[in-house]
Amino acid sequence: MIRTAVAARRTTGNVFQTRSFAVTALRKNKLPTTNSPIVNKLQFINSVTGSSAQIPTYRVLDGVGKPIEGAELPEIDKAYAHRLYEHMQLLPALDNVLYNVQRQGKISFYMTSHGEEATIIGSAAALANDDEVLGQYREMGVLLWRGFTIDDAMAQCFGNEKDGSGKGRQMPVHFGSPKHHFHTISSPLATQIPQAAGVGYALKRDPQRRSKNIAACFFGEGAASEGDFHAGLMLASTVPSPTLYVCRNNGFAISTPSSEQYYGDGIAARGPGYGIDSIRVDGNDILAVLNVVKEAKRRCLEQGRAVLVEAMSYRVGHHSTSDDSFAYRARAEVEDRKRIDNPLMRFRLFMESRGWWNEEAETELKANIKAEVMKCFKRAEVLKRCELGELFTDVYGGEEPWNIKEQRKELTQLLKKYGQVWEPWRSELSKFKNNGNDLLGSQ
Ligand SMILES: Cc1ncc(C[n+]2csc(CCOP(=O)(O)OP(=O)(O)O)c2C)c(N)n1
Ligand SMILES: [Mg+2]
Repeated sequence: MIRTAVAARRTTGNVFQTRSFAVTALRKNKLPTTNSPIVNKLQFINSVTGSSAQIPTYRVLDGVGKPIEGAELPEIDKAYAHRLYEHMQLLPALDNVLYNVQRQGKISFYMTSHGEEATIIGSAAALANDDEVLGQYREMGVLLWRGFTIDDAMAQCFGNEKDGSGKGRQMPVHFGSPKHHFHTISSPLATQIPQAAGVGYALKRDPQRRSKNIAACFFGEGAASEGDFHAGLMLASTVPSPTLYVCRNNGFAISTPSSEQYYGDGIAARGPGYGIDSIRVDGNDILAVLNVVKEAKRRCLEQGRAVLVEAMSYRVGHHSTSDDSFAYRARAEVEDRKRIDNPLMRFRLFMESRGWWNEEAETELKANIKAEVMKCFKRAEVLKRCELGELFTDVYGGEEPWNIKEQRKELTQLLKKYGQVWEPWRSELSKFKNNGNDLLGSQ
């Protein structure tokens, strides 16, 4: 009877083939349409039932930087370890200065990476510099690893004339750099997730890059609550592409703790639902992140398919300069989490145990970085913004459309009327190269 029903459903297929397929499937104790084995026990599954059923967390260093027995460390030498550590230390140095600069009103906004240094630098180091990166906003470290300079970072945050890709038209930390294969950050959460599946697919179709490059997409666990997360993973799953999804699970989406964001087993548990190889890693262990992201990239290229990595860490800083996190979490919790599994301290202790680092080197590095950051800040602070007319350039490719022409004309007329007679306009114009005269001269 089952055989007849199956055959009847499959009206388009060859009836004899269909029948024999159904018979074979039944003989193998499987339904014809899946590989799922047939059982007679009523059993529900749920990965959060019982802690032993949860996806494990991979790490190679313990909380004080000692290699875990049996763990395979990535092959790195002293010089490479220094490079990793210097980049990890550069992040808080830049963050501290730019955070305070925002507080002084010199830039409009800022977001720090405190606590996520190992996740960001470890991932950056595991990727090739020409892998396409689609970030969320806390991944400035990837750019710095690729050679984006402190001056470049400052220029973007200040929106000054040296801001290479944005010309001061983006919010601070919304970096973008074609030269560094870093796609421009956009504020609406999770938009980069389906875009990454498209970028990955484009790479797969390019014979020059097919077996070489992947699209690497970073996002927070909060962004994974957006529909775009599911749309993106679905796309990467059904239209296979070498797309690596790195979820930074830092415990918060602004004020919402992760305990209120999902009931399931974090973000990694969602990958298998889409047939995507998935792993959870200790995001505060840079060597574990390095191993995981390297292997994830290898799989992306070998299978031409997406991979999902969930890196567990803790957002030590406030969400942004618009947030005061002590309104929703205890200071003591933050102080504890700064100490427990601190990503910088763990790696420093690891290097010290190898004889690669000491107190003197630490002091020297911190002093050098601080001096360099301050020097770049002083340079950025006095630079002018791009010419005001740049507001209207590069909005679209090709011929400039009528609406942009119209807007330029309107601003020019307003400048003529108020530019010199109204103080707020006068002082604002003085911040632009040529004080807005480029527009006045253009009409
Ligand atoms: C579509 C959309 N909804 C809401 C916001 C406001 N918003 C900005 S960041 C953020 C939290 C994101 O948290 P998570 O993805 O975990 O990243 P994290 O800040 O922790 O790095 C929210 C809700 C937004 N930018 N876009
Ligand atoms: Mg988060």
